Amino acid sequence: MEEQIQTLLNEINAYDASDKQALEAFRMKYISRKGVVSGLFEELKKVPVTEKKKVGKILNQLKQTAEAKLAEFTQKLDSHASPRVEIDLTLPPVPNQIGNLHPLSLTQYRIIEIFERLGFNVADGPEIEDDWHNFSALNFPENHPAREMQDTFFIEKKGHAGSSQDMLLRTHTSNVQIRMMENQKPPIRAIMPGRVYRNEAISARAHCFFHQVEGLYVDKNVGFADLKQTLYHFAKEMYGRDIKMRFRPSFFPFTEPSAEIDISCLICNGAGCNVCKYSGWVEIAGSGMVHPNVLRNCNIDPEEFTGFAFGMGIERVTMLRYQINDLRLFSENDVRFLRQFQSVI
Ligand code: 2U9
Repeated sequence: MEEQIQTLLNEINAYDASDKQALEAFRMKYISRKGVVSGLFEELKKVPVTEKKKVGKILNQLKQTAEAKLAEFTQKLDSHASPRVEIDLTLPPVPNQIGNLHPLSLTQYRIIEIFERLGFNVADGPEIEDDWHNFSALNFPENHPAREMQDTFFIEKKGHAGSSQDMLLRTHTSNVQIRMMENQKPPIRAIMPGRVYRNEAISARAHCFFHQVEGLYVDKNVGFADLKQTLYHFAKEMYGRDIKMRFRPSFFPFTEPSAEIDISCLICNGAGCNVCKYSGWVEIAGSGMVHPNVLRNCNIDPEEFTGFAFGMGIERVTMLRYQINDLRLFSENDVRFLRQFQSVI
């Protein structure tokens, strides 16, 4: 028996548990009530009295070694196991870090929403454009300053066999109206949001690219009163029902008559402040009746059809809406600025 205990002792000393299942098998084999050690204690009863003390001592040693081994590996395997994660299901959820829409997109979507409810479609067109769709069709004279290099980004488009055509980055979204009128018959009622480019030095008030929404309504009997009511409705929806609105005569090559549109200052309500430069009014858009030459350029008979058009800068609308005083903030991607629009919808 002494020999048997010694063999078991060696076996236990050399034992190495790889996982909890193996350790449990170890416990069952040696330490459990029906295990080897208990069996040996049973057998100890039959050992002659003279031997009992000696054998009992090494049997106890075997038992302690087995128990120590179990404790050692239980601890080892527990510390390797992945930590227990306590989940409190009653805790409020941690909000996900999600992005938000850019303030210019928020404004653009709001503008679209207002005009869609008046029956305007949304139209899109190319940002790289030819001279005809950006200038000539819009009744810009050959010598108009907007056609100068200082005002417009010209680019060269290489064609087949080395030929090249002068192209440009559109300076307004009016090219979309021209393409629409060339391709479809009135009635046409659409707005054109999009990015435009002008060769300007970057400052708090100007940038080399910005965004516009232009609108066009061409049909039989469209008059200036339609233009006024459409834009009055827009301004009330966008800036509040209590605003006042005025039309100032103006000039654009593509509209006749033309008007610039002001609303009473949102900050001082007309009393005078630095936003409205103490005039009580802020400009929000340009507009007018589509020039007969422009209709003719698109094969629309100005004797049969008339139309109104308008244009506004999305940056400008956004600055008025959220009281932002520097245009550069829109394109610098500073998250401290952008995150402020998280809850705005
Ligand atoms: C067609 C015919 C007429 C669009 C118009 C304006 C007046 C205007 C400016 C506002 C601020 C541009 O972003 S801005 O700098 N726009 O004042 N735009 S009428 O008239 C058109 C367009 C297309 C075929």
